[in-house]
This record gives sequence, C-alpha cells and structure tokens, in this order.
Amino acid sequence: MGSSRVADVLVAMLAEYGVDRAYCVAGESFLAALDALGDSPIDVVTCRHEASAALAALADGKLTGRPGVCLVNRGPGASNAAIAVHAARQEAAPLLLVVGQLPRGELGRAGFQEMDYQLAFADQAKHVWTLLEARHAAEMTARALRASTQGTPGPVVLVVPEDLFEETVPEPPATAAPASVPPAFPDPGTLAAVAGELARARRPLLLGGGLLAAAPGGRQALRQAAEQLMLPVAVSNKHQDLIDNRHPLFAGHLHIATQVWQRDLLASADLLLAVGSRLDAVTTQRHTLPAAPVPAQPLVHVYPDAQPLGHASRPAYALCCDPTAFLRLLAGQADRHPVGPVAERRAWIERLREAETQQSTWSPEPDPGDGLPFGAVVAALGPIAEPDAVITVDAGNFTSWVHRYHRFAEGGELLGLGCGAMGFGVPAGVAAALRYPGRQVIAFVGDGGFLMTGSEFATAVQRRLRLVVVVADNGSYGTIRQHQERAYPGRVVATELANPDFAALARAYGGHGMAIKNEGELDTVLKAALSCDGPVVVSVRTSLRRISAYQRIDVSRPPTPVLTVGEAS
Ligand SMILES: Cc1ncc(C[n+]2csc(CCOP(=O)(O)OP(=O)(O)O)c2C)c(N)n1
Repeated sequence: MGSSRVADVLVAMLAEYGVDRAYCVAGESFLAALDALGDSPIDVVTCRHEASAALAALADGKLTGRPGVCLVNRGPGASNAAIAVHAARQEAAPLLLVVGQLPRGELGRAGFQEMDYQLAFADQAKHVWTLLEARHAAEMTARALRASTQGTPGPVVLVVPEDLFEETVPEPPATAAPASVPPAFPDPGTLAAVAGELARARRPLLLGGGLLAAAPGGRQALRQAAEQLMLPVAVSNKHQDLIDNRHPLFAGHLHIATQVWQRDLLASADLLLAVGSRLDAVTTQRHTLPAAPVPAQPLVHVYPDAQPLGHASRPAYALCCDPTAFLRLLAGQADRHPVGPVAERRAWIERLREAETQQSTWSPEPDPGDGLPFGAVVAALGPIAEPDAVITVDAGNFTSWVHRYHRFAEGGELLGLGCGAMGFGVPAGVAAALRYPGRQVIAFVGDGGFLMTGSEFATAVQRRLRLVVVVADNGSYGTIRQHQERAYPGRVVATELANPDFAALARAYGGHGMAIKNEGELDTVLKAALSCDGPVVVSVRTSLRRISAYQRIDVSRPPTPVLTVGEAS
C-alpha cells in the first residue's frame, strides 16, 4: 500500500467530487496543495487579488451548482477573500475556501499572519473546519464539499495547517460520503392539496428562486409547471434569467429597483407559490410580498432546507423538498387539477404581462447633455448579443438599465450578486468565459466597480478569454450620489471620481480597448467588441444626470473631467 500527502488527498477528493477548476492567489502556506494541483486535471486559475479569486469561484459555483473552489494564503489572503464568503452566504451559493494556516507548532504565539478563522468567519461561513489529523483529510474535504451544496447552499471554509499538507497518509483514503444523495420528494398528499389550491386560484403567482438556476433541469421544470398549470412567473432578485423574459407567463423581476406599482400589482395575487427562494428581503420587497409575518394571501413555500420555511412569513403549506423535483411533480398534477376560473386567470396573466412589457420597452431618450443614458447601450446590445450570452453584473445604478431593458432569452444566463457587493462583474466574467469559451460573455460594470476588481482583466488577457467588459463611466459612485441627492440635496461628498481612460488601460493590459462617446457609435463599437477574439473593454461615457433607469438628478456642476493618458501628470 502506498502513501500520499494530505495535499494530494485533498486534491484527489476535489476531483472525485467533480471539481475541475480552482481559483487562487498563490501563497506560501499551501505550496504542497499547489504542487498537488499541478499534477491533477484541475485547472488552476491564478488571480490578482483574493477578493476576485474567491468571487470568481463563487460565480463558477453559481454556474455549475457544484462548489466553486478557491485557495488562499493565511491572514491577509483570507481577509481579502472574506467578501466572497459573505456574498456566498447571502446568495446561498456553494463555495469552498481552502485557507493555508501556520504550521501547528507555531499557532497560539501571535504568529506571523496568524488568524482564528473560526472567529473571523463565524458570521459569514456555513461552517469553518480545521484539519488537525492527516488521516481525516479525505473525509473532511468530502464533508466540506457536500456541506456547501446541501440544504441551503453556502460557503464552507476549510483550514489546513501548512505542515499538515505535507504529512502522509496510507492510500486509498476512505470517506463516509455516499456517491450521491437522492433529492427529497414532496409529500404526495401535500402536493395534491397544493395543486388543488392552484387550480382554484384566480390570481396565483409562481415565484421562482435562485436554487432553480444551477439545478440541472431547474429552469425547464419552472417553465413546464408554469405552462401546465397556467401560472404567471415572477423571479427572485438577480435571477431574471430563470425564464425567457418574452414568455407570455413572465411577470417580472423582484429586485432592488422593482417599482412600487409593479410590486403592488404582483402583490394582488390571491395565492403565492415560492419555489427555491429563501424569500430574502430584496426579493420580498422588504417583506411585503409575501407580507411578514402574516402574508396577505396563502403562501406555499418550497425549499430543501426547513430553516427558511416560515422564517419571516407564515406559509399555509411548507414543503421541505427539492425545488426541481417539486415542480416536475406539480406539472404532472395538471390533468387531475384543471384550472377552474380560466377566464379570470387569463385576464390576470395578461395584466401582469402588459405591465412587464410596458416597463421593459426602451424608448430613446433626449440627450441629457452629459453622456449617454446607459439604457441606450443595453438596448443596442440586446439585438446583437447571442440568445445564450452570459451577462454578468457588478453592483451599481447602471444595473437598473440592464434589468429593465435586457430581455433574457431561454439559454441566456445572468450572474449577479443579490447582496449588492461591488467587484463581482469582472471576476464573474472571467469565470463565465473560462466555463463557456464558445459563448459570448458580457460583463457590465460601473467605473467604481471596475477599479475595485477590474485588475482581473489581466487574468482574462493571460487566459486569452473572449470577454466583453462594458464600463458605465459616469465619473461617480452613482448609486451613493443618488442617495446623497435624496438625503442631503446638493451636498456631494466623496462620490466624485477622476477616472483613467479605461480603453487605454485595457490596451495597456494587452487586451482591446474601445470607447463610446455618443449614440451614433453604439452599434459599430459593440459589434466590433463582440467579434474580438480576446478580452475587450468598452468604455462608455454615461450620464450622471440620468442616474438610473428610473431617476434623474439635477447636476448643477459639470461632471469631473476624464483624464486621458498623457494629461495625468
Ligand atoms: C464592496 C462594496 N463597497 C461599497 C458599496 C456601496 N456602494 C453601492 S453602489 C456604489 C457605487 C457604485 O458605483 P459605480 O460602480 O460607479 O456604479 P454606478 O452606481 O455609478 O452606476 C457603492 C459605493 C458596495 N455595495 N459594495
């Protein structure tokens, strides 16, 4: 019988669980793990900042439904990665963060970069486990991977002391983990009762949640259940891609900028069926849809973890089961439970549809005089992007235009963070371009967000990725400026930005760089960007006056000028 290093065991276990890519910033505390990865089939993507590495891993986890994996150095590296741990918890997205720890003999003496990860990630990670015995390496790695996807998915931090990575254990390592865990099915009696309620409802609403996005067949199950049972579909925050936005049953996206009139219309539903959503604060429009603690209409809540069921709003029916399995079985109930009030149902669906079409139809706007309304860019890109394009969004006001005017087609995907953390757009674009080299990947970012993690454009150049990064450059932390205008009108403090020439910056990285200054250039430049064989930044001078897809502000002073290369001395 041979022996392996703990590092080899960990990497073998990752591969056994289907991990084919890991993100990192190299560090001396996990050299053996890097060495083991070098001999494995796992693609190691080296990034320029641990925040981006971990956010890219999180994006990969969202795309695949398997844990995204990131390895970081102790103390400073782990601290940089914390934003992704927080985000993965908020998003219910599977993430495994492997942290190299000080050698065991140096712990507890205020060691170099020493940190207690149990304390540091206590409120962020689902679990923080430290490997203390080489012989537990296989089972603990397996446990960490499974824990990140089971129940409510989330981040798991696995801490491995540097010296332990080098220790050897006899082969082959054994784990208690079964090859696969079958999905939990709904109770047949409750399923039939729910199907009966849905058939009788005049104005039901099916709310599709994020767990359906990465689950194999989740989107199809959602569409089929909706079609079979005549159910209009609203989608949870940042999951606008769950169903074709032009489908007659698509009723809207519950996000941070959903307008009150549309929310009120959706809230006039007489039955709410929420599937695969934890019913977080943004999706529920601050717990008004459904209302908390007592919803205005009967709520059916389906989630594979009992904890979120009834967490804020009391369900009439709570089903702790697999969301996709539930929808498939529900669709099969259609014949036994035909819709009763068909005419009223049709009228309800049409009303919702009209409202959604009305709010998402772009009509060109008069020139605001200080740059393009970003909606013009989104509207121009829609018809020339492939239906299965992956769109990633950073956080900021520019996203309001994307959500309002980009219509996701079947096969198209959206990657964004419901928790609103800036810095996700470019790393997520890198992750998507690596995962789907044949698809268009378009990252929408603000000028603020781009300078947080846009250095991963270097990773896109290094890996020669087809990635289009569209930077909405309004010379401002626009979202905060909008809040300032509301709370302290005319008092602009700490929100103005003097930016580099983003197109020139992209070229300096070794990629392509283009700029759009007026509407006339939109079509040509966007088409050129989409046909680039490598990464490209398209910098768009956007209007600060037209600060979001829903609001204008009065900009009395001229916006901060953009310095071009050569002027910035
Ligand atoms: C990591 C992080 N830091 C700060 C914030 C607060 N914040 C939200 S939006 C925003 C401004 C975003 O600016 P920009 O990327 O330029 O987009 P814009 O809002 O101008 O469209 C800030 C600072 C945040 N959400 N995340």
